[in-house]
Amino acid sequence: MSTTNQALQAWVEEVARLTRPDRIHWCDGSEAEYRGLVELMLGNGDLVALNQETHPNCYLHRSSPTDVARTEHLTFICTQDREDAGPNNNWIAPDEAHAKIDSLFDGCMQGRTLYVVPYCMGPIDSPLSRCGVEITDSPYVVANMRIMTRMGAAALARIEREGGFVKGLHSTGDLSPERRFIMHFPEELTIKSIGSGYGGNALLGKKCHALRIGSWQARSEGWLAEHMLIVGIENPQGETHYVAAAFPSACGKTNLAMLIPPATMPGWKVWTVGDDIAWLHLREDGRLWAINPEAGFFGVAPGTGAKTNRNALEMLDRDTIFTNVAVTADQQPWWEGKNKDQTPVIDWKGNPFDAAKGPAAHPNSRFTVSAKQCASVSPRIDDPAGVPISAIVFGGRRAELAPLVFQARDWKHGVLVGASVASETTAAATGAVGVVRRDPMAMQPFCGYNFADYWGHWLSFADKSDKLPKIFHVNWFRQDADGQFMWPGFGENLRVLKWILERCAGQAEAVDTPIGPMPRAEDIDTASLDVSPETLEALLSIDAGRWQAELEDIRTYFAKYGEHMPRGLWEEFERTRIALEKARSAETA
Ligand code: OXD
Ligand code: MN
Repeated sequence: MSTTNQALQAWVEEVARLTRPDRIHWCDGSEAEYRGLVELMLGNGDLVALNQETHPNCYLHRSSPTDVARTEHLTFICTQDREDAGPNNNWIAPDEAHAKIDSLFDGCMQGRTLYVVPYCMGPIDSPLSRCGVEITDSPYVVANMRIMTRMGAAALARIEREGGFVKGLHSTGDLSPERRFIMHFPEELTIKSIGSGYGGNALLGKKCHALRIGSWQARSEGWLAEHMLIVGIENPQGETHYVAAAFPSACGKTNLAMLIPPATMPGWKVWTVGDDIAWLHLREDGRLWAINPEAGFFGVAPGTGAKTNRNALEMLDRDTIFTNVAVTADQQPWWEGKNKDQTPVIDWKGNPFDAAKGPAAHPNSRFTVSAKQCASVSPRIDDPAGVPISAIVFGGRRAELAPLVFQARDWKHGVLVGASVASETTAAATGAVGVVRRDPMAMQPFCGYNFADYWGHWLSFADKSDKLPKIFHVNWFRQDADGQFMWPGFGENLRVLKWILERCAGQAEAVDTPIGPMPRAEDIDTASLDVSPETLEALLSIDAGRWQAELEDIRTYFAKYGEHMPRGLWEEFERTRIALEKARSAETA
């Protein structure tokens, strides 16, 4: 096969000259092609069949033990001007970056097949969608891309119609972390990734295209590419309102997107539009509309159980690729938090499980599954127009300080709230776990340009519409002095979303605090909720002194962005600082 798109044809030929594959395969995205890839991988050991009676069409992939998460220190934004990448990104000049990575691509596909993977991020017929082509030598990546994107003939046809596409070149190389780089060239709409076969490093449509290159395109075209789930909340009156929420990796986006309302809230329903990425566009009606550019979920397996996320658990019993989970004696997939009645026998590395050597499933083990398999999937997931967003929610994993929920005073203050997000690190990236770091808009690993310019872009929306979503901040992860979670989380989070949507409709009460309006305990629906009044009180209070210290930390962080910092953000910072100072002097007076 080949293509009528000259630029694509020429690029494939150029890559083939460099990488010297034995064969070239243009992917059509068909079922037969997928089956062929699965057979190939079952034959070469890339996949292991799971129990086909309990889990039809489910397979397990074990990645190299040194390739189990995104590697942020090996990820680069290669812009002509270093300032454009900003202090939030690693940077190498484009010429040097191309030379360095091309020398690793030289001859790397000898003996292998080069797959050309055309894909569309977003509904195939949506004007908001954008296409890309990934060239890869990994059949595992091709199979995952088929689940995660609209991949194959229809995407190629759109590329041939439209002309433009994002180029992504990927090879697993020798999987050595010493020869691993994930490089982005936003000015060339190009991605080059070598040395990893894992998740966001290798499935280039996801973080590399939909967020890093996407955020760059979004700024130049006037929209937003965000690390956000999209969820529809239907109230007992049958009205559905949509919320987009940004939390750092492995902080519960998938669980919130698939939330099951507690039995004590009859009549409520939740509709999943996306669990990781949202592309948001301002429409003529003045509202922000969101599409989910992905077609599947690449979710964290550990912690996914009947109590935490029954919708996810149930969608995983067929047509799923698992990566780095453990297996039971009868070859069923297993991970910590899945099912107490089953026991793991083989760990994620393929060795007999020994609890003394660590968890059975890798903490960042994953499932790849089509969104269509989720019981709560929204009927609007393929809507070319997307869904209108009523509320944007930011959040992090904070054992201390951040209350259960507060609202930003307005859009500009909301940008400060988003830019100030901090969270404890998780296993989704290599490095220490549990360390609080700044993760503005949950985009620290994913913003493809200077964060200060990105905040400026966010602020610019304030003048464009008076119907923008209201902005909130939540923290499901507060702990008491004994290290116990104070809020039950999961389905009960709907109580907080209910207050948020009532605020959007002008129906719920709040008290003003120096960090923004906050519900009183009586403003949250606590019918049959197992949380003591004292705990709720503590969850809904702020310590002005500690917030002052937090603000000083934020000041130090923002200062790194120097001249690029938008004045509007410093103005919001000052407003909050003065409000805290007043609250503090009232306390001590
Ligand atoms: C992800 C991540 O895989 O954020 O979604 O790491
Ligand atoms: Mn993510």
